[in-house]
Amino acid sequence: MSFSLPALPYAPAALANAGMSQETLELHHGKHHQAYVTALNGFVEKNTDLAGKSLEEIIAFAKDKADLAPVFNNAGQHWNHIHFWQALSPNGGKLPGKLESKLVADFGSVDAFKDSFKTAATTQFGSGWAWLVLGEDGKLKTTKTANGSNPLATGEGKVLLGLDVWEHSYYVDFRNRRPDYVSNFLDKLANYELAEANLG
Ligand code: MN3
Repeated sequence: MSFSLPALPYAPAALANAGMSQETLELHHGKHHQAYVTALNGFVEKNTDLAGKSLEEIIAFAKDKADLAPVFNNAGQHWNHIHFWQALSPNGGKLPGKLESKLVADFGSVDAFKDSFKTAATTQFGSGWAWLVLGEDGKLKTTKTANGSNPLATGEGKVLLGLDVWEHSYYVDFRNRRPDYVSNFLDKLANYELAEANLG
């Protein structure tokens, strides 16, 4: 089985008014994400231990195996980006009622949630991701992971939203201003409808 690049769920220019340019999306989706898929398929072709496994099974199998770190990183990045494109919306930033109530219950306020997410995203040193997850205790929390890892690998909960904080995700539009990119995501791009649907 080989993996493939999923189509974007919107036109590449659709997020420009919300702070993510067509240039960023075309590079990020068409070049960066495609490169992870191509690399992953190359590893699967050469390693019979990986043949027939789902993406999630490959991530679990390669996790914590030093010799499979490149497999883990590329499989993780494929999984992370599949979620990331879905986590963005041309009509993002609008909190539906059920999710808003849950954020207030678990963080104290919507602003406290946003501050927590911003802290996770801006304190991830170097490349990585910030996440809103539903923990096994039923509570929402924010977390961060390095490079290609994710809450699926760390067992930190079910992903509701993920934000790529690798420089390639924001340098065209925000240069070195990661905090502005994160705030823009939370206020204008985040697909909170999807996050609410994933609450289950
Ligand atoms: Mn990326």
